[in-house]
Amino acid sequence: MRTQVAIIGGGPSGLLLSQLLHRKGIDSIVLERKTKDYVLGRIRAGILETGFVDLMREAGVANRMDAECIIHDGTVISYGDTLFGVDFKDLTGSHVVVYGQTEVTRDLYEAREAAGGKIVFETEAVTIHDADSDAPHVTYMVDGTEHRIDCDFVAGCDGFHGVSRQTIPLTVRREYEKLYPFGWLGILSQTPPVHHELIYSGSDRGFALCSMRNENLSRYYIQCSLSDTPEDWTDAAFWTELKRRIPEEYADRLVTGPSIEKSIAPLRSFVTEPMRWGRLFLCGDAAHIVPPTGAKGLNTAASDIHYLYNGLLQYYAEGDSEGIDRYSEKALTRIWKAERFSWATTNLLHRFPDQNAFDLKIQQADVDFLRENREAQSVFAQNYVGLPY
Ligand code: FAS
Ligand code: PHB
Repeated sequence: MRTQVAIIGGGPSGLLLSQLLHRKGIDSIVLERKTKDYVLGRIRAGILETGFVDLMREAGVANRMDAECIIHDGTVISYGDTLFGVDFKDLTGSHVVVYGQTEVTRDLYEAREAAGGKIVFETEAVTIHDADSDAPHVTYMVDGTEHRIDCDFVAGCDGFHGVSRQTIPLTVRREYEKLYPFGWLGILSQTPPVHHELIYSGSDRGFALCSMRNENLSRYYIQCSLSDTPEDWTDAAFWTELKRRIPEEYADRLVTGPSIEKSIAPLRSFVTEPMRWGRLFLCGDAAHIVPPTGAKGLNTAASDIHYLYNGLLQYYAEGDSEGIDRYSEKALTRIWKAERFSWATTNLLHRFPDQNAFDLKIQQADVDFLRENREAQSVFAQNYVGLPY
């Protein structure tokens, strides 16, 4: 088999790149190790920056999102007895869009399949060969048979646990990592959201987040121990703990119900550099991870795809490699700013086991400054709605 771009990973990064390239007549094949149902069963991001929305429109897959998404012009931040709003629209003229990653991925699968896009599911032993040559190829197994794809480029969109990053030699790769001593326990419930905007809440019992997917599908998170498992938490225990971590006015009107999904995500900050090695390009979680506090995970995957897509377009349309040669530098510049924002918001609102009384006073002072200072809120809002690509 031959294609122009071999894409490893059928999550949002890989599918969005494949669909964008297809719209410009550039051929790709997507290799996905799981089934489509498994990929669609993962509940992850919920907040899209307008840059992501623009890319979905450019890919021709935004109709359902435009019809069903919710526009959020701000968010609520709570810390102990402190409660205030950050008005994105007033401070930046922009907003964010509530539309679940599951729906993004579903829309992308539908578009690829409608266009006859080649997606191979349940691939095994995907291996990238000769990425540092002008003739890379990828091999993989399906049903015990080995297949080979010769290609011009390989896009590693296979997430944190994928094979692409590992293909870059350790003598080339530099990795930066920070692990957090807690995770997020998240549930999905078919209940109306407690508030029309998100509520980020730092309490003496730990962090909590009230989010949503639509007017009858809510997404809630509480900071939890890394030793916890979802089975350790009954629905009743989760709701009781959530109510103890959010302001009373919201706790009193929280509509609870059975969880239809319950999972724990560990929190990590991670970046690998460079994001290119020869004709292999890393995108999304294959190259970087953020704690979800700043809602940047999926949104930094989008800007990677924007840079790589335009670089490949420039290469194929004009024979100019400037875009792909600058991919890693451009992507990393934006990624590190998202890493900083995600780290800062996590430190602002979570309880750390080693915090002492002084640390808590500093945390309160940080929240007070954000509450009182319009410029501080403007910095928060510019990062949250998404820095320019
Ligand atoms: P993905 O991990 O989504 O997709 C990679 C795909 O590659 C997967 O389908 C995988 O099966 C496949 N793959 C892996 N190895 C392969 C191989 N060897 N061969 C073939 N295929 C392979 N972000 C937020 O903004 N908010 C959140 O609340 C949030 N919650 C999250 C919760 C969890 C548990 C995780 C893991 C992430 C969360 N994220 C969140 C971040 C998440 O949304 C990612 O940023 C997003 O999935 C990135 O998309 P991809 O880069 O496509 O990677
Ligand atoms: C979500 O709705 O899943 C979500 C929203 C905002 C975040 C993290 C997760 O910061």
